[in-house]
Amino acid sequence: MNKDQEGEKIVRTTVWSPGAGCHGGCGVKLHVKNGRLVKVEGDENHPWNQGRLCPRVLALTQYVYHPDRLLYPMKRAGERGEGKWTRISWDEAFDTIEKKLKEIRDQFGAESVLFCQGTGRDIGGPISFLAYAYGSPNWVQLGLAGQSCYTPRLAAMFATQGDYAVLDAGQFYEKRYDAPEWTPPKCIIVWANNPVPTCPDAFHGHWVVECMKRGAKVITVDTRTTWMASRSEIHLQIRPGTDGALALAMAHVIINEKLYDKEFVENWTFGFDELKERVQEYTPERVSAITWAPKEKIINAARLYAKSKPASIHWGLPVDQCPEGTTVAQAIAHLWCLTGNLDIPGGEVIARPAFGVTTYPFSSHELTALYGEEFVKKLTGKRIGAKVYPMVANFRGWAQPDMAVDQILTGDPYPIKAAWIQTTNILGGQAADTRKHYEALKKLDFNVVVDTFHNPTSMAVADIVLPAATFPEKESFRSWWAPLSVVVPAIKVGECKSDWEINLELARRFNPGAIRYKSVKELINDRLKPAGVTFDELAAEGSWMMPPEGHSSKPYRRYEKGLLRADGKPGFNTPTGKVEFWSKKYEEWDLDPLPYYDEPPESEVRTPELLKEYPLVMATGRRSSVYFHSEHRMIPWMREIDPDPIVEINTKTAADLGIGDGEWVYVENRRGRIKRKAKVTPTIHPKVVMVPHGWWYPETDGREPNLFGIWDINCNQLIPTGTQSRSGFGGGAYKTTLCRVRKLEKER
Ligand SMILES: Nc1nc2c(c(=O)[nH]1)N[C@H]1C(S)=C(S)[C@@H](COP(=O)(O)OP(=O)(O)OC[C@H]3O[C@@H](n4cnc5c(=O)[nH]c(N)nc54)[C@H](O)[C@@H]3O)O[C@H]1N2
Ligand SMILES: Nc1nc2c(c(=O)[nH]1)N[C@H]1C(S)=C(S)[C@@H](COP(=O)(O)OP(=O)(O)OC[C@H]3O[C@@H](n4cnc5c(=O)[nH]c(N)nc54)[C@H](O)[C@@H]3O)O[C@H]1N2
Ligand SMILES: [Mo]
Repeated sequence: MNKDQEGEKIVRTTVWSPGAGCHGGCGVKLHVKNGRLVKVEGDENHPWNQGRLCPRVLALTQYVYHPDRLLYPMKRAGERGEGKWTRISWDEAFDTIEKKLKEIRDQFGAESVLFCQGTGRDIGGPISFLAYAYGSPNWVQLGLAGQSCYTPRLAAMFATQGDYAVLDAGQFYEKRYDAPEWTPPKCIIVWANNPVPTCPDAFHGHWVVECMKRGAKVITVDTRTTWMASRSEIHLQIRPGTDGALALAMAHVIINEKLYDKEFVENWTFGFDELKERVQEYTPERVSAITWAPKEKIINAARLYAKSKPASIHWGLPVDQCPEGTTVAQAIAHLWCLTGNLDIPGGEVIARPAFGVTTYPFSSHELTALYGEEFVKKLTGKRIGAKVYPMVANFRGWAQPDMAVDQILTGDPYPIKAAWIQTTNILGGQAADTRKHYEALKKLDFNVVVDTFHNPTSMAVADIVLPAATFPEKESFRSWWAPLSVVVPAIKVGECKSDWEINLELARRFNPGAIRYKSVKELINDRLKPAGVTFDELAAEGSWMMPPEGHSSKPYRRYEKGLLRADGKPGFNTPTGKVEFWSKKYEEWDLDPLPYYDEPPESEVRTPELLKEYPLVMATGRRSSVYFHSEHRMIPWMREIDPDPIVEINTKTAADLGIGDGEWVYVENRRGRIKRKAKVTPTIHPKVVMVPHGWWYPETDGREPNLFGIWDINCNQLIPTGTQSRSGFGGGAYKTTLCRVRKLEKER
């Protein structure tokens, strides 16, 4: 709702994308004076965050008006990497891009252009929209080895349960913790997730704290002693990458001690006997040796979780980044099915986009209506990785990233000629093996970067740079579970345009026959139709709305009511109509239908020789609450709180290596070495070091060869590609390579 208060306008909107970064959907009140954003407050009426905000949003004015922001389109003036740019008009930018990409399409086919995005935010809709309008099936998180963020968990759950599910903190109800339908979980396993600083995957971390206040006991599965771990009943401090074994051992205890929900298992699941047989291999004793967690703790955790009802699990990124991420996700998800916690209050609630509103047509049915049958066939025929990996062909539309970079370098089976890079800093933090991606992107004929700031990627490889609008500057919408919300523009900065605006203009030029929207608002209104609301109506109502009772996007026990399947019958949206412990889809895709454990590619078990030289496990990428990946290093308040690229190293390990807190060290492995500042702490396991990712120095020279210092400090140089799971999704070795740490005598 917009209202005037002594000349100051307050715009209620949804936080999504630049400014915060973030997957979340917090409600904010933007205070605007004379067209300028002057202050940001959390919206106390918004059910998502109830007034709370993270540091990045509180520093929003420093982001929006930062002197380094990209404010107008530019084309490269010198060689790539020279840092010479010429300002151009939007017309010239669009004309150049249209001409160049149409030439490439005519000569090599649309598939020779990669459409590259980073994580979440609101980019998925606009970029797939553009890729498909252009005709390319190659929509990819380039560099995200194994597509190992969220996709493995999603794919595993859609295959085995027919839907995604999430910890139920009452987030589908406007009244939240006071909703009469809801009860708090009695036990929560926070599994490979640090929810308070990270709030990932459409989940607000503080919701866990709200459940704790209402009695939930917590079990934490984390390599580090996080804030949450320190407040847990049980902390399983496991070896990175061994979560699959742990889940199977917990299933072993739950099944063998008959702690499972017999009624649910009997009526609603498929393959229990096979699962029972499989888990016998995973005794707590054996798994204790694999995971480093004491046997008793594993047993107690399984008992506490299974005996508490309702109980819930909230998981995070390292699940995907375990070797065989899709099978690890399957193993963990089986725990809430064994215990009958699926789609009940305080359990694991099935999460569907509010009102069934999706950002862009992804179903073959909708895509066929827009672009015809031939196009849909081509999507899976030509998509990188789809021939090798049936899961890649059948789930959602991502190309396989490890194969994509190899294909740029080899041209096999067809050449890649250009990259559209929007909302991703490939060389600054997304890509494993930074050097390989650097060489690959340099090889391409034409690269466009759409971003809010210059970064190592734009400096090194862009031919055209387009300035993206931040969330207070744009119209967008969000239907990632609930509520359904809109992003309402409040200010204008430079000549920045939103990703939807940029991509709609180009989509119209690439495919005038199919793309009929005249404005972004028209497009959004079309997407909002299932909710029977328009953008302006939602904006006027405070920017959000919850789905009603009885809708398939509203909990609970939808499998009993016939709300989950297209045929309207009770059950789940799987081939058998049941939750599948034995997955029919996995079977069809030539994967083991049952979960199993596999070792990381480098580990004390798989590569003991390597361990002699590199005795520590390098886990990377634990999040900082003041940064979103490689963003925010230039924001003064954020940098003040977290000023240096650090490595967390255990107190005893550091003492053995003669390393003091705050000293600079090398972290190195077979692939290279980086410099880091030691943070000596008892909170990390003695055999593990934690290296935060996404580091570059925006204050230093951005030109070659410095590229804002990435070759000195970006840890992704130490991480390989090509470690994807057998399914093609999951398994990027971001948490599990081996390394050593040694003191650097001179400061950086
Ligand atoms: N070592 C290591 N590396 C990792 C990880 C790890 O755990 N360890 N995690 C991985 C994971 S899970 C992910 S998802 C990736 C994420 O990787 P990315 O999503 O590529 O993350 P960023 O580095 O923040 O790059 C995003 C870029 O987009 C810009 N931007 C932000 N919002 C917008 C927008 O709305 N529009 C446009 N046009 N630009 C925008 C930002 O300024 C920034 O330059 O990183 C991966 N990298
Ligand atoms: N502030 C902020 N928030 C973010 C992001 C950001 O960059 N900054 N990035 C966003 C993105 S794209 C993502 S994917 C999420 C990720 O957020 P999370 O899912 O929370 O993932 P991480 O922070 O990588 O790791 C979570 C915890 O797992 C532990 N851990 C590391 N390896 C392992 C392992 O192998 N097993 C187990 N059990 N634990 C392990 C780490 O110590 C850490 O405390 O955060 C999102 N939110
Ligand atoms: Mo991610």
